[in-house]
Amino acid sequence: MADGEEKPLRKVAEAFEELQTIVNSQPQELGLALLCNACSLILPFFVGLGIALKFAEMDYVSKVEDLCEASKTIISVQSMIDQDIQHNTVKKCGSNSRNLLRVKRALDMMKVLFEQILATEGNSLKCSASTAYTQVFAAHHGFAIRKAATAGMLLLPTKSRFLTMLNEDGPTAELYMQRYVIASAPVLEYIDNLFHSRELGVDW
Ligand code: 1PW
Repeated sequence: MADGEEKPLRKVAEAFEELQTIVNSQPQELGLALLCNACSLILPFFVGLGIALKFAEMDYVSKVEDLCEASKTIISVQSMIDQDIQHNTVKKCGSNSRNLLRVKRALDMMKVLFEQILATEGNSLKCSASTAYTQVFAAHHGFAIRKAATAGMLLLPTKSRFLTMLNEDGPTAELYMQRYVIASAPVLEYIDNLFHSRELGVDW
């Protein structure tokens, strides 16, 4: 097992609980830098999932990096979307709003993945990850990416290997996953509502 100091699962659970507190205290706006920081904490999970999702990791990293860069000049998620509306760039490839929607899907996929892991016996991640991908991403991807993702699922590590990579070897892993599942739900809904309230939709 790797050096046991870093606990990525705990960090992510705590970061999303902080975000949850903010979105529950509307009309306080959600800080873009805070959201980006929480999104960056997901990265070790891609590493834990191994080479299987390397292409997904690269796409996710570049989108989060772009959002982090934007957060140097844009305070809140709201104003970021509104800037794109003003410039008529919401759906443009590489726009902040578009990147946010993709990153949100990755957060959503992780939520479903954890829900599936918590509900499934055994040591395989394949079914859990496939269900999560199908539920969240598949409808938004073309044939080639769907095929690559399906192939990637077959190369996933075992659940115990994944948890070892995250420095987890006991029941705390399940606790942190549960905490992320609970805390991320209102955060994902909040982001969806930002799009819906501006009549942008989220299915693109
Ligand atoms: C660690 C747990 C979270 C796992 C998330 C796994 C995500 C799996 C699917 C990602 C697919 C990446 C391949 C790239 C696809 C891009 O075409 C697409 N990006 C996404 C995230 O859907 C659209 O990007 P675009 O055109 O807006 O730049």
